[in-house]
Amino acid sequence: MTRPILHDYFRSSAAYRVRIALGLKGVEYDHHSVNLARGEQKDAAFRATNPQGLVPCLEIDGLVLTQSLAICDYLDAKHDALPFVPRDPADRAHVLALALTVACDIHPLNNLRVLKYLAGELGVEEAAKDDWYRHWVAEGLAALEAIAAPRAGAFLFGDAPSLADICLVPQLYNARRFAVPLDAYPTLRRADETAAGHPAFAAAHPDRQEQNS
Ligand SMILES: N[C@@H](CCC(=O)N[C@@H](CS)C(=O)NCC(=O)O)C(=O)O
Repeated sequence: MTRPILHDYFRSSAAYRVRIALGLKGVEYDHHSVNLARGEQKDAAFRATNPQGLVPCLEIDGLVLTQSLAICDYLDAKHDALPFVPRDPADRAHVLALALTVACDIHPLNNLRVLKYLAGELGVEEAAKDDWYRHWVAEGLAALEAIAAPRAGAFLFGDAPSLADICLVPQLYNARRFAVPLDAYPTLRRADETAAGHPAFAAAHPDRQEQNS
């Protein structure tokens, strides 16, 4: 059987989610690095694979899948072990709310193309651009902390990893790169620390990727 190919970039937090998901499901795969810093996501060759010009993109089972959460959902539907979202409808809604707080309300505002547009077309100074980043991350993480805290365990929901942790860990990695203080989020930090000790999360870390440069 053909091995899946993950088109990713070591620092992309959306691709980092998929690396964690593949690891949790025990799916082996090959990498194709799309260097976002060099703009390779805009190349015609990559756009032929993903017209959106974004990573991640996963070639698997004869399909070309895009959107990290859709890819996680595909993997979850194909592999029963370690479900990413609980079956109970109320728990499921809670975990999805945690994941979407990161994926829909934090990440898109601090994506590379948004920051580049601010600095380029809109002429925003570097310091103001960094303020923008930190403002939206801090506001989003504060909300996430409040929503997660009552039902968190070692992970963001209970004591097993879920889609919420798959989204959280890359976002915190990203926040640290931009020196966002994380002291005010003890629940998020606890889940992040637990995840750091889990082999699937550890193997997905940007520092562990071959194209780490
Ligand atoms: N909603 C998409 C977001 C994908 C995305 O924004 N990827 C970023 C890296 S984290 C990217 O490829 N950015 C390229 C750019 O901004 O030009 C997903 O979850 O897959």
